[in-house]
Amino acid sequence: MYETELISQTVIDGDAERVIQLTEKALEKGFLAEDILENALMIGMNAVADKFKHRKVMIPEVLMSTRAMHAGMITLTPHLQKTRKLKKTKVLIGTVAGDLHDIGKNLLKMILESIGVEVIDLGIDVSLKEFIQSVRKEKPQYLMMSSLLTTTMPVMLEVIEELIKCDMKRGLKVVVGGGPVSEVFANEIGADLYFNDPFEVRKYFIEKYCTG
Ligand code: B12
Repeated sequence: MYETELISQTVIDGDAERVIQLTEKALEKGFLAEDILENALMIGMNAVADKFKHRKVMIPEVLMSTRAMHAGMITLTPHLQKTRKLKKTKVLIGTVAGDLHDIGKNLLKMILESIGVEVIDLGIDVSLKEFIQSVRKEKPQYLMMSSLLTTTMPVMLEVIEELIKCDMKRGLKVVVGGGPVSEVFANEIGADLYFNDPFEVRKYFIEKYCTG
């Protein structure tokens, strides 16, 4: 089995310790951190998501895989930090109220930080009030919201409406994403940008803010 396949399988198996060992070994062998992330860890986690959908695994197994994925991401983080010269950009990010899913959000955070974007992470289950207070305090250029549940998607609309109501929307780009979120939905709620892939977000930031 190739290194990347082995790492994917180990994420599926939910063995965090072994994911760390294999990730370190792959880095030593010269694999790029970005490749390990995209072609090993994410493939494994997506396979788990698929199995969950088809009821081939249950929540405890999903949690083991989440832990393994997270362990791999932490191992990769220092190797992704090859900061490019980006104009100073600040992003506020969080998973909306009622929603505890954070793998996609953490992945996006990690990818943005790897290109030198300042990311303030509000975590999971972030209330409307917390979003508004943090935007007021931090004055970011971007607010990124993640939702993995159809039941929590409306929170994104509430946040945008409140930002407009408090006259805080000008100069702030709202970006939305997560499993059930689509471009159509993003347009409907008045979000400025929608991406389903963090690597697309990276491309957008490099094209827009890279100074050399
Ligand atoms: C892992 C997981 C969990 C874990 C979460 C652990 C964690 N720390 O995140 C646990 C076990 C806790 C969990 C719980 C639940 N889950 Co769950 N879970 C998943 C699962 C299997 C994988 C999600 C995942 O991490 N994928 C991997 C990452 C990398 O992908 P991602 O999150 O989609 O993010 C990608 C993009 O969407 C994007 N992205 C994400 N956010 C953002 C934000 C921005 C701004 C941008 C630009 C991009 C972006 O970037 C990522 C990389 O490509 C999905 C199945 C699926 N197909 O998605 C179900 C799923 C999301 N869960 C589901 C459900 C129903 C639940 C529960 C209600 C289950 C239950 N009966 O208790 C609870 C709810 C808990 C809560 N209140 O949030 C449903 C949601 C159905 C729906 N449409 O509403 C899904 C789709 C499973 C299913 N098919 O039924 N879950």
